[in-house]
Amino acid sequence: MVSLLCVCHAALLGCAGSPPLSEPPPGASTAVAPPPSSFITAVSSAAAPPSAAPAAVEAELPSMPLPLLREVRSTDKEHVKLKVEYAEVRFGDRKAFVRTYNGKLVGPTMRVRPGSTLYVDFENALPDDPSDPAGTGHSHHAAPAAGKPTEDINIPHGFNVTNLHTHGLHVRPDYPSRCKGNAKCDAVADNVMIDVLPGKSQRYEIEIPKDHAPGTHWYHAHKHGSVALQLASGMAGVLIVEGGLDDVPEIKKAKEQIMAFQQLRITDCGRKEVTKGQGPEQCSLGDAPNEKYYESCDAYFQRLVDAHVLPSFPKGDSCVESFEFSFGANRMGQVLQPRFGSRTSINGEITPTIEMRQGELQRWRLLHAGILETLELGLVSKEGALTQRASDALENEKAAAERIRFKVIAYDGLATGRIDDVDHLELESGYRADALVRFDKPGDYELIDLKTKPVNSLQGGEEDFHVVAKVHVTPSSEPPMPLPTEAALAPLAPHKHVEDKEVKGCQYTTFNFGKNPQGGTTFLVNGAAYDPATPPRTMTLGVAQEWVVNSASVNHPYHIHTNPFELMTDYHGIKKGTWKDTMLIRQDEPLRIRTRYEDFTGTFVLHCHILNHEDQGMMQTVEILPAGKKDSSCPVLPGPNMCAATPPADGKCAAPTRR
Ligand SMILES: [Cu+2]
Repeated sequence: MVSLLCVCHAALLGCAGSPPLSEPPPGASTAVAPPPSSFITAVSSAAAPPSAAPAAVEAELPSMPLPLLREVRSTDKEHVKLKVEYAEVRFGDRKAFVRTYNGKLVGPTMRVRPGSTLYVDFENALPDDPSDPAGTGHSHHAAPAAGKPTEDINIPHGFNVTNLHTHGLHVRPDYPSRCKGNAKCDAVADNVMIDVLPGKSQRYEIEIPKDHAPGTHWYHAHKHGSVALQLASGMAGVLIVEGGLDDVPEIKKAKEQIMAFQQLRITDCGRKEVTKGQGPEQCSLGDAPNEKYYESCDAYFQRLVDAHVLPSFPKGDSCVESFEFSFGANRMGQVLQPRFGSRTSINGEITPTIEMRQGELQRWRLLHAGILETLELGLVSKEGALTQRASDALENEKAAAERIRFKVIAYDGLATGRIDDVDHLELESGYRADALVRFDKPGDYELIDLKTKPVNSLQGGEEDFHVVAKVHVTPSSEPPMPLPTEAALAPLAPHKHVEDKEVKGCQYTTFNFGKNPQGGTTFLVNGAAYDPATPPRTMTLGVAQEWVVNSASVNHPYHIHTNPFELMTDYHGIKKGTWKDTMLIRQDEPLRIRTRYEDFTGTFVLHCHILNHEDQGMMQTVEILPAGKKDSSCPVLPGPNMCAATPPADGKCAAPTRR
């Protein structure tokens, strides 16, 4: 077990004690090849002591205004157009040629009203992908060929195959209701089981129920095998269901700021491994004797042009093509550290400036669309920021007292009905938060990401302090804008507590790592890697159940589609009774949650929202059966603890399926 953990840490998390490296400052080089390797910080060997790790250095870029995201809404006549395409984007002072929605680092913000339908004409304009990045020989988009082991599906693959998931929406998981019983109907709803192949289009019709909770949600690619790589290129956008909190007078007056945080994995390295000394196209990662070399982005794209799948490409740009570079692990057995750290961007800009005036109330809709690091957001005056760099700044009362407080009114798009007055705000991959922010003194402030200790971090490594945005507050003699009262917010919490008497059954989920026969890491839910051929775990429409969710090895954000869940205990800063759809589960700290299966039958998934874990198997299919059917839950026990801490070892219910 110990050795397994060591492998996992080295492979997935950076080696023990070695903090993730910061990407070299974008300004340190020009975006012109060759040599592309000049962008890459050499990685210290796995055996290097922690003290040998290079210090994080971040160049100060000129701060640009926080970009406004384009907004779209659909009618039955005018659909939202979402085109997945390669585009050249600016990232800091670099250029990159990456997969995008509509040519931008963040897709357009979609706005919908409850009771309406979100129509999306979705086009996959990526070129057909001639290479199989996993090197397994199976089709780059289909299930493994006959005779091939099914675990191939859990090798990252199909980077130009995609689909669309509306994260946080309580909508049909399969197809629109008008398609029921109509085999010719080719529209789909929030269906992540489909593939939109290169060159193909797909119509999405997402029916938003009349009583859908308003809130801040998002959309992103969800094709198993390519999710992490596509999100690391920027394929995500905000999706807002309007109403609810928006109509509270104090919130209505507050300026809305939408902020999509991303952790892009732009490098200079293409996919193909090459031999050292093959020429200027090679992309060197370091000087370790067993170091690998990759072709450059230019060499990779030139191969696509030569194969007539891409008409042209901008020379000298960075790219996001290599899973190993971006995520530092490959389940086939290579044990790699992540190759570089990340700089968290907001709406595609690094350290943008947010403009406010003294006493102004703003409503910040925050989305963590990144994959790599925890965000522990804080707000401090520029002078105060220095004291926030200490590793104990999160627990240190003096440091906490220096921070401007967030007034949180919704988590994961769901109004809490209260105001959580907090000195910092944790965002993990997939989380959203709505916070009211006000500065009562003019001046220069910073939105910071505090240091995160390995025990609390997303990938189990220490995360350094970062400034993620600047806030410029101009003087004003106007009186401070008031906050809403909790009494006004209370009726807006959309979900009622799940009472004991509603609970019909217990479900268990444990995330863990394992080992495959080749010696690589496997990514498991209840002891099994994702297998589309395995019958889904089942639940029954119209009932509520309790889930015990745990992680046996490091921390993993649990996310389930379609129905949100209620926390049954206070858990790392989130209060008991809060509803969410994504929650970081700390190792060996099982969390009890309850959920109602309402409105929709059908098959969908639960998974770890570290998306490179999901792509490699940390996902499971689940199905909601029609009311009255028997499902695969474990029975509720008599007594106050309705569900045991672990599933009954002798029962079949929720038993880990092992392979
Ligand atoms: Cu995970």
